[in-house]
Amino acid sequence: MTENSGFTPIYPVGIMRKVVSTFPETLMASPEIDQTGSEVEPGQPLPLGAHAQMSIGQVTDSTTGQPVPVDGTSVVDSDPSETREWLDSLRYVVSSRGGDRASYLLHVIEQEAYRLGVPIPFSTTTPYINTIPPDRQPAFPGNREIERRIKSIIRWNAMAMVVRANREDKSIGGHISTYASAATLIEVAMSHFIRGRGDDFSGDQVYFQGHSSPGIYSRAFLEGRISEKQLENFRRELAEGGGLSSYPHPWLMPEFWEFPTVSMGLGPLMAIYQARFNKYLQDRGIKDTSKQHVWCFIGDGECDEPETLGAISLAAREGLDNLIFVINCNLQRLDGPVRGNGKIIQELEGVFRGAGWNVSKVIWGEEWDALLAKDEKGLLVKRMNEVVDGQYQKYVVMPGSYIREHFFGADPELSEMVAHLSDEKLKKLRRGGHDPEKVYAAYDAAMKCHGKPTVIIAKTIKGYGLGEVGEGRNVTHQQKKLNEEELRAFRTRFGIPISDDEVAKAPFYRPPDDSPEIKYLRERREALGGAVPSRPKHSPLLKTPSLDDYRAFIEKSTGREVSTTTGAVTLMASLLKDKSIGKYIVPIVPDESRTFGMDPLFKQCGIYAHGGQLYEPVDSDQLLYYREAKDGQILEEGITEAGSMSSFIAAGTAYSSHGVPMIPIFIYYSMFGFQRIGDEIWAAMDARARGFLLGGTAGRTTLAGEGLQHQDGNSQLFAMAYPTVKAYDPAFVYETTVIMLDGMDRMYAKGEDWIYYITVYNENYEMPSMPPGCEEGILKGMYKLRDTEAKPPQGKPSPSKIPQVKVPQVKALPRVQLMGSGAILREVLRAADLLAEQFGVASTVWSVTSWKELRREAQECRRWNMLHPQAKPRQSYLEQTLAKADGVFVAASDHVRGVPEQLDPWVPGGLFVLGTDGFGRSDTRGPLRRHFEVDAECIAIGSLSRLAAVGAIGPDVVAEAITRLGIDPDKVDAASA
Ligand SMILES: Cc1ncc(C[n+]2csc(CCOP(=O)(O)OP(=O)(O)O)c2C)c(N)n1
Ligand SMILES: [Mg+2]
Repeated sequence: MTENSGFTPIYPVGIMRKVVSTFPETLMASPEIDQTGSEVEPGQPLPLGAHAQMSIGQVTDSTTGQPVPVDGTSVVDSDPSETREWLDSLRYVVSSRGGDRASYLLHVIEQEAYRLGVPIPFSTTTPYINTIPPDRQPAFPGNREIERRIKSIIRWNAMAMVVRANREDKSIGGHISTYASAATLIEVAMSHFIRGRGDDFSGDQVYFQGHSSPGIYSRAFLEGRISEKQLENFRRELAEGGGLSSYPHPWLMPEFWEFPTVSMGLGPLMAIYQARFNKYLQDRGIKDTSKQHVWCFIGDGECDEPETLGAISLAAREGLDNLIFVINCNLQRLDGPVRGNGKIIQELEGVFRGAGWNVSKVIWGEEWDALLAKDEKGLLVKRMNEVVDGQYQKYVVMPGSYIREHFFGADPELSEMVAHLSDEKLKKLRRGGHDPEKVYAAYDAAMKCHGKPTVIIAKTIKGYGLGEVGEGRNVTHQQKKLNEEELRAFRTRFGIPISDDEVAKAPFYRPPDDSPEIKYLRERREALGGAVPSRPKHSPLLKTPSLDDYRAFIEKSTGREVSTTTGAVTLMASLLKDKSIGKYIVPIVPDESRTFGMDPLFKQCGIYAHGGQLYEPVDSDQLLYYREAKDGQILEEGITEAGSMSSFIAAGTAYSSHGVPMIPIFIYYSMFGFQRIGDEIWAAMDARARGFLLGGTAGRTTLAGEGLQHQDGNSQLFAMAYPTVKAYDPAFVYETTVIMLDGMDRMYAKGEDWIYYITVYNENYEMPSMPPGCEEGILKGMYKLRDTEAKPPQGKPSPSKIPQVKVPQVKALPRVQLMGSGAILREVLRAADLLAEQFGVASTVWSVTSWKELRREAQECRRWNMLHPQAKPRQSYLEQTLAKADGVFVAASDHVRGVPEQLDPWVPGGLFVLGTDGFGRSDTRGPLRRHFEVDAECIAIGSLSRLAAVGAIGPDVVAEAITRLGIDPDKVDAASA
């Protein structure tokens, strides 16, 4: 293995030994025979695929394994005897001093060659064989036979659970073939490596391949943690007695699952940042996580998701040796082969090696060892290298005779090599991922690898054990039904003690408690610290600051021209100093600290860097220099919202997974939140993450110059659909403060599972003082901010300000109830002035802090009333508040109209909404607000048009106002412009 050697050898040492022991004497000797049988002249470059004898250590195409010439490197052996001398030297070193020494020498030679300007053959891949050779395999410490029986029983129940669920109702679905391929990978880890949660150890953290869940449930059933009734109700969570969720889901099964997966790619991404967060906790002295590992089981098809591979370089850069990826390469995804014409294992090896990971391939089972040992000319390895995945899949479904003819038959010497083996034996040549000893060896090496993360790339068969119904078939992913004969075959193959009479019912099987299997299973888990997965019932709480502690802070903002972003960031800076909660706060930012005015925090808290700061920062002479530190508190993630969100999830679930109530505050461009990483925000909710998302630079017209791609008018709409997200759109610093302190209280003092999403703006304006008694309204979603009475014209009006609109009976006009949020609330206030001063219309302005909260509670009451027709109807806060307000209702915000429109059903006479639907664009705020018709003038026109609609004024009044306020009635509609 490569670990601990302090450098990356050209080839893993195990391979090196093979290179040496099997390199043919005839290397490069001419003439060579190419695959078509034609001769190649000495001294001529060999055609692709012709280097039969060069195969090991050969520069190969990363996916096909075919030899390729290297730019600038001669593939012609101009002096075979010199070549032989070099090889003899190499052999001598290996035999007398060992592979490590040989590897070191090659490394030194490589360095020197670079210095001398010699082009070096580059290869990211190694031959298509196991990374760990048989003579480096540790002894398997377990009882192979009992473990095989346990695994067989787990296989059976996992299969039966899906088959039975689909007999009840064929729409239920579920997956058999994924766990069937992953069983050995999971079981070896469960029996020997993955540690459970104990009194003083919070266990390893495991991200299971989501749709292998039947196997995880089946194991928990044997452990006695899940009942037979629950197994029966797999995927029927609403059934009597309770059921099991389809995939890992802490919200639905809070004492079982810890890490939600199955949205392909998110598991691996979250696992990387989880491992990094564990180092962060360690480096900051918050918790000793040095013994914890993060395991992530991944599908090979899943590796096509950008999220799966997108952060692997971070894992290597941060030296995450606490992270183990296990990629289950069954060569298939849902529709068919992952790389029919290539080799997914080689491709992944290249990618991970290139990124700096320790890569361990587990391709062949022990039955191949003897054949490989005999492969002195490298013919077998060459054949292994050249066959593509689609063909390997074909071998799975064909008899041994086909393998003999098509795999070994490619070369007479290979045919000879297996002449002593029956067809049946050829069929039983296992793949590495189904061989516990090979898998054990890879895991054992991974545990001992220091300084880098490990990926184990294991070759398996999809639907292993399903026989003709599914094994290796393209349809296997969706195979959910087995008939009696197929069940019987499965039962027999895995030796499950179920009689022929019973087998058709696919009964679950659990050996008695005192059986060797159950005793062994329990003993192993006890030795490893307890059950996995499991999620703790209790978590610690904090004493959080009260609003009274922050009255002075709020007062300070009064009269200042600042933005709500500044307000929120200043509050964060203050909370970071709080004795009780300060150290738990994790500020997270994807390269936007300066945008949000967070740079003072660099000095105050430092930016987390595991290695500290190894350079003198360019701005070191300045007060607010870019300070990186090993115990830095800020996670400055660079330009990755996905990575930042993963850190948010790791920090936001630490209260449970680590028992330390970390408080993530993730601030980002609001456009790149729900819109870009919405699926991860779902994963955060699934995981019961807690914390603050601050959507900075919010508002389609407030961000102004940045233009469309940055101008967010959607995030508050997206947030509506996220059940545990409380979404706020405050306008003033006192509102932001009240909301954030409430979040602290609910999430960390009371232990409620919420994510607070707060849009904050970058427009500076004078902050008003906090009106008395508005706290409740701020948190519930709205409060009355101001009444503005109509001002009848006094004296002779000046030409510019004349309320010339002829409004009949001014005093009898209905009031306009104006609702606004965020930065547009100020336009609403200005509209109120316009209405009063120029049109003699009175209004009330409501500051709406959360359209979503208002609707949530209104819906709740409405539903209760529907179901309790004889009880006294409940009235929501929204209804109670609006009951005191009459007139016409108008709302405006810097978001699409759909956000305020949610309140329409509860607003007497309906809600007229102005909003920012359509494409954003670059300009200053004034023209943008006119374009989207959310400026004060348009809000005033909207109000007048509502008054006209109820007959309080004539349409001519509105028309005249449109002219007077300078609005072009035929201007483009922003919604479609
Ligand atoms: C983001 C996302 N897209 C699509 C799916 C649907 N899906 C579930 S499993 C699967 C195939 C997975 O193949 P692979 O990763 O190779 O796993 P295997 O079942 O072969 O072990 C697909 C496409 C999903 N769950 N998530
Ligand atoms: Mg697969």
